[in-house]
Amino acid sequence: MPADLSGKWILETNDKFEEYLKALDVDFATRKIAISLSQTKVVKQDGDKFEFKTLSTFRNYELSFTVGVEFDEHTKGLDNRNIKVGQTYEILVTWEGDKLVCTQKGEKANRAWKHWIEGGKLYLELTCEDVVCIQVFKRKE
Ligand code: 1AG
Repeated sequence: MPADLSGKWILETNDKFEEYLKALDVDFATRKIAISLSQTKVVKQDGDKFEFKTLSTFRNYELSFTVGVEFDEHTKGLDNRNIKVGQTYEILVTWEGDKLVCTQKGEKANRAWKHWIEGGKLYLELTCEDVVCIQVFKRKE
């Protein structure tokens, strides 16, 4: 286990989030709500098994997977797209050093996310097309 992301985290900064939502074709009204939200990330990690819960007063999003095992993702309540993770065998959720990296193959080009810990904080880099959003979470409780 290269890094331990587990815990309860609260969003502190959210750079270029609206641009990221635009790249995902999220409509104006939903974007305005989404950028005003506080987000809580609850991560459970058991070896290479992960459970992510992204919680807000507007929508919640849950994703579970095992590192190195392919899966289909449906971004229900977000941009509602189907994504394949790992179906070409070289694309999976993997550890790149201490970064947990996911490439989301689907309708949108260059879609991916990366999680890592830096200075006691949880980072999430969300990429779509040429937009990179950086979210920083601090520990809750
Ligand atoms: C993700 O993180 C993204 C999790 O997979 C959610 C964070 C940002 C929202 C992404 C797309 C937004 C599309 C529509 C906006 C509508 C509602 C926003 C609600 C935000 C809270 C759920 C990777 C990893 C595990 O942490 O999922």
